[in-house]
Amino acid sequence: MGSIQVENYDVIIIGAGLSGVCSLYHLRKRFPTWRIRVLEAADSVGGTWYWNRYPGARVDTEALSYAFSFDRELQDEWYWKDSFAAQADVLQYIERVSEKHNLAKDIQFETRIKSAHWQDSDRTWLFTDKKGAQYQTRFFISCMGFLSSPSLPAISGIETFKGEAFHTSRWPKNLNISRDFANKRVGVIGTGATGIQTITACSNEPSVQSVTVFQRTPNWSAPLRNEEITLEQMKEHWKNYDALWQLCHETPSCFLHQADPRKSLEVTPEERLALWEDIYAKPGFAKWLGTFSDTYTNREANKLYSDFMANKIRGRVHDPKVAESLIPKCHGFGTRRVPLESGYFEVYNKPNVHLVDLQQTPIEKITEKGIQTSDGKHHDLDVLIYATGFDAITGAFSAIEWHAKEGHPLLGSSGTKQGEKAVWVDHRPQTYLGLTACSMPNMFMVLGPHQPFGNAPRTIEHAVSVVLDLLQYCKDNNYSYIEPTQQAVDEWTEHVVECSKGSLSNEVDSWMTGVNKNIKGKTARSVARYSGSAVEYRRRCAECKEAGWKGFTFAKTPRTSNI
Ligand code: NA7
Repeated sequence: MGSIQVENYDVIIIGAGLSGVCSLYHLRKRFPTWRIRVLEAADSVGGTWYWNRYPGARVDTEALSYAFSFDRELQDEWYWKDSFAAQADVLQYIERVSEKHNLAKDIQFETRIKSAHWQDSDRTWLFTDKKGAQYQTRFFISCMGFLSSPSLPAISGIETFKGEAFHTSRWPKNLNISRDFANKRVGVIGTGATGIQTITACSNEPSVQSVTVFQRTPNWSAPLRNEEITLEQMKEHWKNYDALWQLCHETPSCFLHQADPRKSLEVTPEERLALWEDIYAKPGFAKWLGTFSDTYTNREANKLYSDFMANKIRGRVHDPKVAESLIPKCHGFGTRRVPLESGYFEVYNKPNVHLVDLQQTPIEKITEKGIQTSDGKHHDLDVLIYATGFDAITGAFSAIEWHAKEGHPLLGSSGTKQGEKAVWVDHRPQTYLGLTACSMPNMFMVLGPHQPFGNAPRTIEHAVSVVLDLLQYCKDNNYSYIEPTQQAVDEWTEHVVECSKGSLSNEVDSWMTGVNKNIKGKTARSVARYSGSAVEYRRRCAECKEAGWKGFTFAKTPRTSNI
């Protein structure tokens, strides 16, 4: 038997989505002599925008702000056709960035990592992929995404369905619904952001025979208001990019929207209504993020706004019973991520679109021919779409077998025997600045747990800049080892939890609070993202740097090293 060849690198990046592409671009520029490799499971770049090619997939962040700011030339020639770009256009943009900078030469596609071992003797990580190939690296950057590990519903009989079944995040490349779903009865499970886009697209496809929506929890959703951008308009936008980046820099989640500083209960009912109507008519997340400042911390304020939104739904759905089923009763508007829609509620006015309210009639099982609900009804289906979301935040990490420092697993239980304790017990991440973790030396995370999410390219660019500064510090000082101190991790994690207090979102089950009932061990809420503002997050990162990277332990010269 031949010995396994191990490839050696200075930095390995896992994932070639927006985070991986951005990391690679900057690493190459900053450290031109370093050996850098990106390992990517897919056969091309794109990440989220590669995998999520389900019908109707579209970004609900303004496309103009959903791009990299580092390539001025590309920025000044890229023509976004829609104010909110379709999946294919975002993917094309990422492909263009990759092509323009010849990034693919450093990306190894169709490579899924199976295990990762910290090797303390020479302070390196050893990765093994599913085919058995091995890669050794001094540093690695996780760019695996926080919504990249799809989860199927834990429903009995799921394996028995004989029709076609798809998870939205594993949508076949060449599937065309007008051709492939013609005259078919389509069922969709899930009404999150993905389900709402998929349901709308399938319902508006004239060749589809029927669409049956299986809704467990209704979601608040509001109009996206996408519009085409003309070339003339785009030329104007090209002149204004600096102002646009600056605005994103100033808002709490790097979107183009800022909350109204007034409090809901301090203004008159007329003033309240005026603002709500105004933002309802605006595009994008204005109606989520542009409302009164107390909407997501004050129960009464949230109830008032939710009532306003409920009436909008009632006004759009003809059958009052269906409308009531579509209005969330157990959580207030905006306390979960608000899906934006383009005619979603109106699809329920079509005679061939049926809503099955699973709170009234839960699914009993999936059968060979469809879905059986508790009222004894069998819903016959030819196609079943699982818009059931992701093993969010920690899911991509769970898919790899980690042997962290001293052999500890990354995820798992607190263990009973000595040495079994996981680094992140019960899926509760413990990080320093959301970028690093104890017992995981030389690892950095982009869009990792405890970072502010929001407008992804904006937060990615910042996280990458901090990671690069840390690597620069290591290089300048000949450090081969970096790990946050336990104290820094404890303090940061406490700060993250502290920031989340008082937020109504924390009282609701969703991927944002780490809950996924389909996954064992993910039924309790946790604080998985930094809900202090992005502005404050950047300030804290800068403060850490100014203090000589306070909170990190560095070490020189590996004991032995062959890289
Ligand atoms: P989400 O937002 O997690 O939505 C998943 C949906 O699937 C949600 O409606 C779930 O209902 C439903 N679901 C999950 N499991 C089941 C079972 N077993 N039975 C019935 N219904 C089920 O995922 P998305 O992909 O829509 O969006 C994720 C993010 O991606 C989105 O927020 C954007 O940021 C991009 P539940 O609410 O759990 O009752």
